Amino acid sequence: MSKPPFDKVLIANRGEIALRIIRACRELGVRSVAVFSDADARAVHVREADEAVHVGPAPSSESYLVGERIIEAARRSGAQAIHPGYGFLSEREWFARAVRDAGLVFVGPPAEAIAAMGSKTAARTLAMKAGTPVVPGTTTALVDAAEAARIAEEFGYPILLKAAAGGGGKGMRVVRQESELASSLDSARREARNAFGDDAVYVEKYIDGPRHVEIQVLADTHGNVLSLGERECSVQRRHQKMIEEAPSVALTPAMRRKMGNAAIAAARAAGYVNAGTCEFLVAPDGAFYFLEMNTRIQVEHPVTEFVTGVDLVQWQLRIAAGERLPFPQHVEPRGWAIECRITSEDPGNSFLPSTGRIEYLRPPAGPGVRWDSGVGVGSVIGLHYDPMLAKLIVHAETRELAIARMQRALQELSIVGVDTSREFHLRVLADDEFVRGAIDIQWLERRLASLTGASPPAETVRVAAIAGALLAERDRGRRVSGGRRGDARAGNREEWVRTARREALRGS
Ligand code: MV4
Repeated sequence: MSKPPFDKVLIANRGEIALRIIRACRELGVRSVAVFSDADARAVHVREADEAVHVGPAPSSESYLVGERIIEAARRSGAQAIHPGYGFLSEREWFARAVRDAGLVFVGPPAEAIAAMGSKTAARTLAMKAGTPVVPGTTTALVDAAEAARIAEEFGYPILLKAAAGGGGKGMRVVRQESELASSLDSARREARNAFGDDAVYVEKYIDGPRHVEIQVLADTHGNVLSLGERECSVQRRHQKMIEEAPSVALTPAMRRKMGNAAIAAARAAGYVNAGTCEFLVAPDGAFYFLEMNTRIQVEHPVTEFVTGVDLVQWQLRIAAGERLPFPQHVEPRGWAIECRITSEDPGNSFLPSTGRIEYLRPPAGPGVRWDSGVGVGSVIGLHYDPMLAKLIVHAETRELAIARMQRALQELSIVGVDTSREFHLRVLADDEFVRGAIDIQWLERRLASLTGASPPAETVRVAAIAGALLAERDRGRRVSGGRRGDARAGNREEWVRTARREALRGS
């Protein structure tokens, strides 16, 4: 094999993404250094890395977010580079700069590119100069409500007020008529000031019922920038994505090519290097608009890896070491991939975080199934960090087969000890609108009641499973029936009996 990109890389993250990066390092012959807080002393990423350094107490503000400690850990361990993963320090311009100033390599874009995409108005200006379509609107901060009213008149209502420093929907207000303008501007400003310490607000035309589609790009230090196609991320709730897929049912090959070129142009304009993602809104009429660029590896990167066959995390390391991208400018998707984020939340109870110790875990396996997780039996799930336990990703020839494969994989999955989103995902996958691909960014919110409606309490299901197992055990060897078909309830019954049998036989 060719020369490893680095001798040793420090991973400034935890959970599944830390493990994902450790795996890429191992495959490339790079040694890995984990960091951990008090709460993570026994975590999977600590056990799996070649070395581990303690960086502070459980709160991330005192551990995973303390840049100097992380850089000091890299120095002491002799690492040459730091991979930030997603979240935590991954999109902090000052951190990318501090890593570089310490003589280390930041496995991500240059600090200048993070800064260029950090402000929404700056990113819009950049994209417009590059010829990338953006939502009609302004690029400068509003002075007052009178100015907003003039602009709204020009574009027509409804409009959207957005915080220039924004992100995650904070400081955003839809305004449907002039009489609401002044008060909406006040509240958008107040929210922006509290969240970002910057109350600059600008105006966009409000796009109704769009999809959220993003383009994965890779750029090397030699000026090559390429597109790896799109991910459909419309199934989200309060800006938390729940299910992602690649490709998107909404794109034709011609649109994919156009959006890919638009993303490449925006990335070039920002001087972008490494893996990045351009977010777009796709309107019901097929028009697409650049929103912002995420300057990190994203949670949902595996669906792109499945349909392109490209290892994005390996390429992050190879690009950081100065390697050249050998691919054509556009990589076409093959087959269909879907990801479900398995979280420790109770969807039946407003997605309340669930805590506890994982007592039993059966991860799904088999053809086309990938389980990216940072937890195992014995892991203690608390409230200090994100509730995502794992990502379940499947790949199949068509969307229909990928949905069937995901259902099969979710049925194989068993987690005991915390409530999870497993059932919720099964309901989404059985929803007729989801199956038809008739989804937009408001779809999940609209469907929430029917997707999270009453189901029997966990204890009832457990008792029923035990009863089922006993019956299945009694009937073992003297069952002659085979053909109960064409009845959905019979299908459920068979699934239920299978589950009961598996649970009853586990450990024996
Ligand atoms: C929009 C929009 C409609 N029209 N801009 C939300 C967070 C930020 N990233 C951009 N967002 C939106 N911008 C215009 N002109 C609707 C959203 C939006 C959204 C976008 C992507 C994914 C989920 C979303 C949920 C609600 C609103």
